[in-house]
Formats: sequence, C-alpha cells, structure tokens
Amino acid sequence: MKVRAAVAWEANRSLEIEEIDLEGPKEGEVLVRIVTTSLCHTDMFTLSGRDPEGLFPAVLGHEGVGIVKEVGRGVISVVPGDHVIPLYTPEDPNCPYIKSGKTNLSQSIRKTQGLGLMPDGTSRFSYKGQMIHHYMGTSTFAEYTVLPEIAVAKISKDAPLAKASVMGCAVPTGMGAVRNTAKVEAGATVAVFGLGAVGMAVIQGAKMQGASRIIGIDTNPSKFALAKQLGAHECINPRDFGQPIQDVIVDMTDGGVDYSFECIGNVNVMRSALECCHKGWGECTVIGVAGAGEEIATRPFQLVTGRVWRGSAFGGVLGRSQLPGMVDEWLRGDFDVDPYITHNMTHEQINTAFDLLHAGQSIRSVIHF
Ligand code: NAD
Ligand code: AHE
Ligand code: ZN
Repeated sequence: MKVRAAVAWEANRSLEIEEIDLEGPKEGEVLVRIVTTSLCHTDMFTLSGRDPEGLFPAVLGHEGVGIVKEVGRGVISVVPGDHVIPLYTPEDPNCPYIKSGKTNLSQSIRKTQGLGLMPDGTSRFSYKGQMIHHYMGTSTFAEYTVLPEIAVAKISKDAPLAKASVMGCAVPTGMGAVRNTAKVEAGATVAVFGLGAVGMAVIQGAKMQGASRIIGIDTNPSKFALAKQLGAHECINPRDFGQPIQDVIVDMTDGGVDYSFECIGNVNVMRSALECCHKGWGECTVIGVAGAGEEIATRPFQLVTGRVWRGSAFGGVLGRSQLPGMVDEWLRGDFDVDPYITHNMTHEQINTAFDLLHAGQSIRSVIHF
C-alpha cells in the first residue's frame, strides 16, 4: 500500500513527507494505523547522526499509538480494531531475558531491530524500489507501520488516542525508572537532572512514591514552573552557581540525595548525578542516551563508598504485561498526561516539532495523522 511517511533521508537534514510503499504484515506481524505520534529527544538524537545505530534513509518515530488494521498469519493476541502502543522494547514471553524475570530487555528480535529491519531481515518500507529502514522497530512517523506481534501492547479503548502517544515512551520511561529501576521509597530525597518529558515523568513518579524532597535541575529555567506543578519542591539552574552542581546538591541535602536520575544524555551530567548521591547508599539511574564514542567517568572511590550507578531502558517496564496497566492508571486519574503535551500539529508540520524540542520550547509535540 502507499502511505505518507516523514522520511529521514540523511543525518542532520529535515524530514521529507513522501508517499512510500509499505508491504503488508507477514507471519507474526501486525499492520497498525498510527493515529498520533510524539517526538522524543531520542528521535532528534538519531537524526543528529550521533546514534551508533542510526541508519538512513529511515522512518523515525517510536512514541506513538494506533489501531490494528490487519494481522499476519499466526497472530493471535490482537485483532483488527484493537488500540495498541508500538513497543521499541518488545516483550517476548519465550525470550530467556524475559523468563529470567530480571529485565524488560527482550532480546529475541533486538539484532534485526538495530539493523533497521523486521525480524526476517527485510524492510517493509521502500521508495521507488529503494529500501527504507525501520527505526527502533516502530517507525511511527508514518500513517501506517508494520510491527512484530510482540512489539504491540493492547490498551484500553477508553484511552484518548489524541494523547496516548506519550505513553509510548516518555511517561513509562520516567515513571518506570522511579518504580522499577531505582525503587524510590516514601520519604526519599530525589534529584532529577533534565526537565524534559522524561524528567517530568520521573518527578511525577517520585511524587507518587511519596518522595519527601524532589530537586529539579535544568539549564533552561523555563522548565521550572511545570516541574513544580508536577511535584518538584525546588528547581535549580547549574549556571547560577560557581561550584560543581553535585557539591551544591550535597550541601543542600546534608550529604546528598537518596536517588538521582539523569534525563539529558550528557556524560558530564551523569557524573554529577552520581556524585550528588549520598555516601553509603545513594543511587543514580542513567536514562539519558549519549552519542557514539562518549563515555562516563568518576573516581572509583565514589562507588567504593557506596554510591551506585545503574541504567534504565523504557523504565524497566514490560511492554505487553505492564504498560496497559499504566494506561489504566492514567485513565483512573492516578496521574495526568496533559501537562506533557505542549504542542499539537499535523504530520506536515513535523519538522516544527524538531525545532521546538531543539530550542527547549516544548515538552512533547503530538503529531496527528
Ligand atoms: P528533552 O530534550 O525534552 O529534555 C532534556 C532536558 O535537559 C532539557 O530540558 C534541557 O534543557 C536539559 N538540559 C540539557 N543540557 C543540560 C545540562 N547540561 N544540565 C541540565 N539540564 C540540561 O529530552 P527528553 O525527551 O526528556 O529525553 C531525555 C533523555 O532521555 C534523552 O537523552 C533521551 O534520548 C533519553 N531517553 C531515554 C530513554 C530510555 O529508555 N533510557 C527513553 C526516552 C528518552
Ligand atoms: N542506539 C543507541 C542507544 C539508544 C538507546 O539507549 N535507546 C534506549 C531507548 S531511548 C528511547 O527514547 C533503549 O531502550 N535502549 C535499549 C536498547 O536495547 O536499545 C546506541 O547507543 O547504540
Ligand atoms: Zn523515547
């Protein structure tokens, strides 16, 4: 079929809306009509050329929601009409990683996903005969996309599709990192570096866990009002201090925070986030994604003396078995997703979403097809 898609032809070039060819779902695959998609920093990161797995041309996009239109042979868990969230972290119950019960990182199709291909090693997208790569196994910047069955989470039909895209990455990533990765407990002190959608979801999650003090850190003070609305007790700008931000936070908290989260993708800030943790027990969760060749550093003494560095992908959330429950939490009113959605626009306006995120003027832009 012919579908309109925003194609990333090469790094650092605006996306072009093209009419491309999409092959139907093969065995174990699902055709989904994307209703809305939102722009995550990771899409922008890949377009910048810093992602070691970035491949071009590609249909980017991994934070979306849609409706199943057709299923391939052997698909039993979803049917046409189901509302689904594409999963860049699929959940295959037969994968040993999932069976371990220790991780959400199903590996059964990870290799082909990283190569921009479907599990059979081919792409469903092409333009005038030229192969176009999938991205993160999701490619939500197209009117229709094809996904492996294990990469769709069936959600309640009560979830408004105009808003549900943010449940495809930002919200579960931030909230899940708090609950599943760091396991923040009531009364804990928390520092959140980076107040984009992911950092905001960390704040929202920390508040729900009953954190006693949540400190937001960002170089862009225009983010502070929303961070406070969502639960931050105070926000600070590292540029306002003449000393390293970790020292400032250690002083503010009488020895450091119980938990910190890096939601930027800056390796220097990852160090600050570790070093602002309390000696003996403070734990830093890295969520931000850093470019090819970048590495983190600290004095090993920081770890010897009890601080912990860990990382989190998709908030440690099991996409098929846990994400639908998080959507239900939203629908019950346990948390709100409206504050994340600062802009709404059409597919044709997608490059504006990149410009706004790059300029620090948006939290999430939702693109409506
Ligand atoms: P965003 O661009 O909306 O927010 C990043 C924030 O960091 C901005 O508010 C910006 O002003 C702030 N910032 C930049 N440099 C800073 C500095 N030196 N000190 C303090 N603040 C600084 O991004 P987002 O969509 O919220 O994503 C955040 C990060 O998380 C990105 O790296 C993204 O790729 C990554 N991410 C990871 C996962 C995962 O599963 N691990 C999921 C989603 C996003
Ligand atoms: N491709 C990059 C890494 C990108 C990355 O870390 N992606 C996160 C999700 S970001 C969502 O906004 C993730 O889930 N990683 C786990 C995985 O298996 O990809 C690189 O460095 O190669
Ligand atoms: Zn994302």
